[in-house]
Amino acid sequence: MASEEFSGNYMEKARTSKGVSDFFPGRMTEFRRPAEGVFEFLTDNGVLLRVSLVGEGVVRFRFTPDGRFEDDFSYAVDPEHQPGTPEHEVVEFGDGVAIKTGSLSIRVNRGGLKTTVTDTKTGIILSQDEQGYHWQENKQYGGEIVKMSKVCRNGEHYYGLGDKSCDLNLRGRRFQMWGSDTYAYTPDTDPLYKNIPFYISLCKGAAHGIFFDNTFRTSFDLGAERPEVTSFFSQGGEMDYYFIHGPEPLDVIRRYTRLTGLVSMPALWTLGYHQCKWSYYPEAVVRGIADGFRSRRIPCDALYLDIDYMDGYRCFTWDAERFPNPKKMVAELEEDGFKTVAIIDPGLKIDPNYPIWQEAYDKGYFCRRQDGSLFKGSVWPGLCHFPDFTNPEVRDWWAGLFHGLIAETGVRGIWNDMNEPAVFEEGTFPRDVRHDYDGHPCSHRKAHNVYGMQMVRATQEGLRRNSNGRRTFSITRSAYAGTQRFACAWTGDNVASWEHLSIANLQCQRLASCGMSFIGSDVGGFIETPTAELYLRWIQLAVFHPFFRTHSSGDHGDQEPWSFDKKTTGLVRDAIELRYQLLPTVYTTFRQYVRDGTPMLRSLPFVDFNNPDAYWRSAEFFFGDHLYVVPIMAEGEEGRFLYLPKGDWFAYHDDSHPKAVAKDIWIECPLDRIPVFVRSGAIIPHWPVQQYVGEIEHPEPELRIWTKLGSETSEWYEDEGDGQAWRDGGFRESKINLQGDKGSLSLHREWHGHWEPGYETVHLTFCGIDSDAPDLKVLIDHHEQRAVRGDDGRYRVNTHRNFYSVNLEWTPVKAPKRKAGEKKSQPEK
Ligand code: MIG
Repeated sequence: MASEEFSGNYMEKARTSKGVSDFFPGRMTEFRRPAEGVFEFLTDNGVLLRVSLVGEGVVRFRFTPDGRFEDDFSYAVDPEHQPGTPEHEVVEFGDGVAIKTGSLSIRVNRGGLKTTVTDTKTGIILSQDEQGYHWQENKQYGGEIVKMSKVCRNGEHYYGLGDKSCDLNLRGRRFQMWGSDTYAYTPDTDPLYKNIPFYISLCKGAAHGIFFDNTFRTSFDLGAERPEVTSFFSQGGEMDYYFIHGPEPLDVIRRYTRLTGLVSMPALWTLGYHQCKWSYYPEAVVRGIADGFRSRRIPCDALYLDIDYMDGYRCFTWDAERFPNPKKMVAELEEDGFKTVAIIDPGLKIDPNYPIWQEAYDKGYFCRRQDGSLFKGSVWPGLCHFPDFTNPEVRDWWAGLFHGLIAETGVRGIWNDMNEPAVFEEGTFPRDVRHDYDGHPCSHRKAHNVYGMQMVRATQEGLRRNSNGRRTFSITRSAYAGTQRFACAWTGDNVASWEHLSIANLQCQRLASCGMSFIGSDVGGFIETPTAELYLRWIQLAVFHPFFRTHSSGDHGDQEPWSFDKKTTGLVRDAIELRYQLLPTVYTTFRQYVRDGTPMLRSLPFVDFNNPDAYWRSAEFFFGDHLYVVPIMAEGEEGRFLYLPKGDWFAYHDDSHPKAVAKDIWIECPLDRIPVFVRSGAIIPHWPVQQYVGEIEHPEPELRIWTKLGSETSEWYEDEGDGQAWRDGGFRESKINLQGDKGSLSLHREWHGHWEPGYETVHLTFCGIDSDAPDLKVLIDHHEQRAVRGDDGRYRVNTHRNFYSVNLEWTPVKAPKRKAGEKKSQPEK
């Protein structure tokens, strides 16, 4: 990977050893306001800074050393959905200018254009330039190596940066963005497949984010080289970054996600369980896998075809021997509830008898070298040419190619691989390869990090055109900021090891905090074979990953849920069934992500942000508003210490009620589940188990309600599960408030949207009630009913789909019923 161009260290250390000279802005000579919410500062050496108020709490800083900007173009920022300019005032003073909004004050200094951002309400400085903007001439390629350095404060911690495999807290480390095919990566491998130049800073409870919208190879130094300095710099392009205010970490993530694009509702089946392998072929093997699921009654919604379905790895073709009648196979799988997902690669085999190659060749759609020859690279099909997906005409053509797979054959999802882009031997394209970059011609230095994103953008368009109004599903390995708009993602070629189970947890949490919540890992590990226990623990964690797919390279053994022993098969089934029961919760959490950009996986430091003890924790995370998940990541682990955040928690599985909070507690973790806690007062919607989404036509929901002394609100989102009606109110979005006291609780429900459920009955289950009575009086919409106690101590009653109020009363018993799973200290070994 290392080439001379990129081996250099462009900050402090390099300067003395390499004699690098940096340039800095001079003195401010002019301040102007070219448009509402836009401010420009010019210096005596021609540097121009433009500060734009993009929306409440989001400020864009854009620098150029020569007084004018290039065309304002970004693949990341979604121009359609930016909020308006917030109210503001401007104050000029002796050594600078201050722009004040309700939440932020931005100060620009006359000497050197250094900036400071302060929280208007608290007066706390959130971000302060150290050397600030500076640059170095790029003699080899032209343009500048652009740099920004900021003060790294005492007690400041950093998170994010998308696809990194180390612990969540990034303080003291340095990273790069240069999408790379990193087979069998480790916690130290950097860069990986995805490029998301966005970090979150958390300092004594106050959070902000920095999004550096630069597609060249960028670097981030978070107090590594100098502990008191945080810097980011790039091999080219502009110093163009967004300051994103919190004050809470989840606000930062929401704002970043809105800036780079909210996503659409996924088809419900895509949230089911998926089974993949490199490769299932021929057809009989695929059908065998399908039977394997149905005969064992293990739920599954999707089966995958890896590269061997194609004719000699030629994209958009089928191997006629292995798959003589794909349309029939796909249709019959679909009747049995299996959706077929097929892989696609960017490289097109150089072969005059391959019409797709011929057409792209004739139309000039392939990438060229600097002197005009076509770029050739070797991948699975042999020597290939590569479409320039940064050309809109090429994207349009690529989208058209999906008619066969999607509209004719009935394939329901597309899996985009190798789009870093990956090339055998060399790793990726040479730097001089040319790209259109949507009418801003450039070299691969600038287009590399967005190539994969533009490929999946074209693929998604192909799916959209051919799906008859159904929601599209596509998966990507590579990404740039904003790719969430076009595809879900997986974390690439991991390994079947306990360490990688932990890495999967970190990567999924981290990508979710960078706008990419629809994320999952290859369950069980891609390379090598997991033990039964590792596979089970991985499945149990992935129940709480939005994208839930087993995948393996297949050359080391089988990796289906039944490939281990009988006991494991049963426990894996239990876990997958739990996912299907939780589908309404997964869907509701997805809805929050779609509506507000709230991440589905919420790392502990982002929720418990006032507690510095949580800042270095990585393992435990929140799924949605109310579930707290604790992965088990070691062999033979029968118990572990875990951190239970402030609040009041029940064990999800048995309603036990640990009293110790905001500290580590010891919990037993038998093989049949991983610890999951539910916030007291939460209402968690469930469904009956189905073998696939839609097996039961109108599943009757069960709302599980946990008691609380006090008040809590829960959301519940429902819609058709597919189609576009959700965009115009074709959903039912309920808010249910719970008020609890000693011996009573009441629910109030409100909803909006015009979708009418097809079911009549809703099942209510009350959990954590301290009563022994065989039944309890419950008023539902002012009618009296009885809630009946089950063997598990929960009380159940049925109601109708439009219920709006519930009142339950009981006489509390004194002694706590049960304390299963909770002990004061670690047992002696
Ligand atoms: O060079 O298509 O990460 O999931 O099974 C390997 C074969 C190409 C890499 C992907 C992996 C996929 C495999 N691909």
